[in-house]
Amino acid sequence: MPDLITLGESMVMMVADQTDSLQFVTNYTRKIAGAESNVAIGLARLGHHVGWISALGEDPFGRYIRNTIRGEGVDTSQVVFAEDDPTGLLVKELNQAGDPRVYYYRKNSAASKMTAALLSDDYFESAKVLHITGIFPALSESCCTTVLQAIEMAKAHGMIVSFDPNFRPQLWSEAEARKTLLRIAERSDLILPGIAEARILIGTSDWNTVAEFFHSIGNQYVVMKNGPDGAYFSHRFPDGTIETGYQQGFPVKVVVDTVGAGDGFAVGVLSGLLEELPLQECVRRGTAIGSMAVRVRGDVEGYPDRRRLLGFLQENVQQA
Ligand code: KDG
Repeated sequence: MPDLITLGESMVMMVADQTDSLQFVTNYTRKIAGAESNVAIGLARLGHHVGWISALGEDPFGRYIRNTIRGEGVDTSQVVFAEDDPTGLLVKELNQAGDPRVYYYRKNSAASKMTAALLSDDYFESAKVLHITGIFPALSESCCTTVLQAIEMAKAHGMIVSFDPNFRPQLWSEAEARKTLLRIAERSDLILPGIAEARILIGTSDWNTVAEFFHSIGNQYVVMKNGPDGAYFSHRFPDGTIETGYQQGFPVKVVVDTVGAGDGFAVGVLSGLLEELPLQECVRRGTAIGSMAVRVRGDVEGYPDRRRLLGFLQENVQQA
């Protein structure tokens, strides 16, 4: 049974083979996209037991996604295939800055029709952490209800709820997102906003205000990502004492593709949390994996296995 469970939509991703407007691109490389499955893959590479709950179309892309994620060592026993609804599609347009633009073709996908009926209480029984993102609840009312139900199940089993707000402007407005994301944040134990997301959620990215706000609504761990420059972190212990700090980012010479870096960051933080490391060490792992992710094209291609991660951290010990 998994130690960490996540749920969300994964899509087949067509990445342009050249840096140009999609209007002129003729060739694409097929890959997989999906914030939650990215996290699952990253954790599995580090040797953790992870389960990914989802729905895919009963189509070739659906089978490709399930088989690939399963091949990475993620438990996919809770993935269902819908006969009448397709697997979602994402097309990635590359630009010189290494910050690609994505186009979604995911409306009415199999995952967007998921309901809480897919969640099995037994599956949550021995897990320690539930990781969710703000993407899945944006897909539909039923996905939002499913996420809230998963949180209730996790809480009933004494699990840690980890939440990456992952605001996606193509999916909903800031006002719509704020309401739902704050509702989820109130039920989370660990929150991982980026600076821009903190501004959307609470109107400021002033670190002291951000940490205080999320602690006050119940988050034990608050980690705010500052892009390539690193991350702020704050841990409030049960006796009320707080340990806070800043982890510098690891330098990257050439940024090839930033998509997937945030999920890589979550992988590092969650792997540390599963191993009961101090929050600073978790965040250090997060910044390390985030920096490894942006060096190559694709969401997960740069995520390391355990040996590579530990080697990287050792070589870059001056960054702590
Ligand atoms: O976090 C990376 C994701 O943005 C990407 O894989 C696609 O899940 C995705 C989404 O919905 O944007």
